[in-house]
Amino acid sequence: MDCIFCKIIAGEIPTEILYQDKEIIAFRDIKPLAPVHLLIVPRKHIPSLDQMEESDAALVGRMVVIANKLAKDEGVDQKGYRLAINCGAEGGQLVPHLHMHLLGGRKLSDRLS
Ligand code: DGP
Repeated sequence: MDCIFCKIIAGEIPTEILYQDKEIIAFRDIKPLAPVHLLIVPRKHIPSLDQMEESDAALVGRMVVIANKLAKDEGVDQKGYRLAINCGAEGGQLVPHLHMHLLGGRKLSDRLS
């Protein structure tokens, strides 16, 4: 499959994996927008948030649980951080494989634009 995140999941692109279990992996964003910028990614190829099914609800919920754990590991839990999922072209999604951004380590903009 021609999907960059599927290739990372398959081990075809060497990437430092910060967390992994049978459903989810996490690694650093290649173009960090903040001192801490991680991506939490389901192994299942869901192209975007709007294509998740109701049966994926627990999986997406676990992505949040793992992001919170990683925020602690990265030492940004006390000062605060942001979780974001971009969906579709106008939502700013570039990689067509569902993923959640964890941003922290600096004061983030009050605006979401
Ligand atoms: P989004 O715009 O929400 O689709 O974010 C995609 C992010 O993925 C973007 O911030 C850059 C990151 N990214 C793209 N290719 C790679 C890669 O090969 N390795 C890593 N670690 N991150 C990547």
